[in-house]
Amino acid sequence: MNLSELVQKFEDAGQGHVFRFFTKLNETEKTALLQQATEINLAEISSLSLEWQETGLLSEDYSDLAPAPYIQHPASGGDESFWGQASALGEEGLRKGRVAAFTVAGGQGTRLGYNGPKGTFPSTPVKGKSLFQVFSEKIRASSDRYGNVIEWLIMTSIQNDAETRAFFKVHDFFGLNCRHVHFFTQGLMPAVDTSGKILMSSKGRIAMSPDGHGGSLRALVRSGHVQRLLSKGVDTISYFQVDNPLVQCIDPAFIGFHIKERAEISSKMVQKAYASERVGHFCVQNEKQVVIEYSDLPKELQEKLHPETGELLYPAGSIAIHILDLNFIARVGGGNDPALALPFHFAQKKVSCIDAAGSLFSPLEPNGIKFEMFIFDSLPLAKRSVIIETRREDEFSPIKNASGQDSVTTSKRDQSAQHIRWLKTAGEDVNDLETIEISPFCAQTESEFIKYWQALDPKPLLKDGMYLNLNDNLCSKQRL
Ligand code: UD2
Repeated sequence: MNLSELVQKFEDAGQGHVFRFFTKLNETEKTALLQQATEINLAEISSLSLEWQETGLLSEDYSDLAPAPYIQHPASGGDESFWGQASALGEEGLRKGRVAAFTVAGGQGTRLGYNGPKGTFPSTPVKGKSLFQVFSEKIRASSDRYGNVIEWLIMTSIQNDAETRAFFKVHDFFGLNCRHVHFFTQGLMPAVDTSGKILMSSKGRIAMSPDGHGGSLRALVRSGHVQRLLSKGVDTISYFQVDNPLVQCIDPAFIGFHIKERAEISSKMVQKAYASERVGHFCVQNEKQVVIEYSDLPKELQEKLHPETGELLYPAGSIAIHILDLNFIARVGGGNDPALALPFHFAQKKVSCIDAAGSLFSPLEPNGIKFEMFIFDSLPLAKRSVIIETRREDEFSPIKNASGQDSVTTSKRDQSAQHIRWLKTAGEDVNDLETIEISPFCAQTESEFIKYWQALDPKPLLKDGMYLNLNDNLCSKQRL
């Protein structure tokens, strides 16, 4: 499309002001603005703005909501043999090379107040390994265990992509083969004012922001990874967020349940720690599984108790760990079927922008609307989905805040506690231990650790503050 056609298109959509200062820009600025403008879906922006004006931040009707069913963990009464069968199925899938790992790492980490991609944040209790190193080692250990390459996809954003790639390069990909680690950037959406006009961050730049982790489905398709992986026989993706060092990046039981149920998306839940915990809620609405975010579910429903048990009626907290089927991602992210489009959520934010005279101003009150998609909105689009329970102490201790709850302090405490628990179950006296770190190359789960520990001869003397890294090199045979 040539310049005048593009400008005309923006004018027809009521967005002609985007080119108001075009003639005053230098050639580089002109090219950059044209590039941004070409990538904007004006019809999408127009219908979202209309939706915002009509419904705004109105709360939804939750009258037909019910708690979602889930498969109980053996520790809370689930059938151990059922879990054993699922693990065996997942292990078979891993040995056949059906699985890739996927991390969403495009967020800004604003709450943490850390200057850099969140994945580079030092997170472990003894070695201070970065979150990216933790995931790299877990994926490498799983690749070794199942004798097959587990490729790793990492979604970045335009703000942190270069720094993320450089970090991996400097650290020699933490022992992974760089050909099996794939970075791609997530999409962007323009911010608009309350009347739907696109905001400009300068005379030559549209104010754009990341389209949310739900944008990963579009980005996975657009980047070509969906087709590439499918053609190699990979059909299953293990999805996790960048902020949770306790996550089991590759969990054979979870993968097995997903395969067994022929699910298109599967999810892990934990029992909510308290009514207002900042996690999504797994529910059923119109006979479909949904996640309703803590900020959306009315307080009285978050706190509502079951009339018979006296427990929370909506106890199933979403910790943003999923397994996704790649063909499902192709359908949802491909954008060919409007019935499979993820909805956008609206967030009213302060957006620095220029006024009609071209002067920059920083608003004191929210002046703009940002649009974001959430991965969990793909649940109701799936033909089949399954939710399994996991134990919080085994799998969820995110680093979100600089201090207090969900901070590096609480996460390090929980990582140590997990490893001390493993030692205790293996029969060791752990009374003097407070801080300890076990390498994923020794074990990634309690049962793996017990086998590893029993076979270890001689055993090291246990000391507070120690790092157990006994067979890093043995275990990681080669760069798969
Ligand atoms: C998310 C979930 C919440 C719960 C919690 C568990 C949402 C809306 N809420 O809350 O229900 O499961 O996690 O920890 O998801 N990201 C991108 N691109 C974006 C935005 C985010 O890649 O445009 C990534 C980000 O890097 C991080 C993850 O998505 O890995 C979560 O983002 P967040 O920190 O904004 O989500 P949070 O903690 O509000």
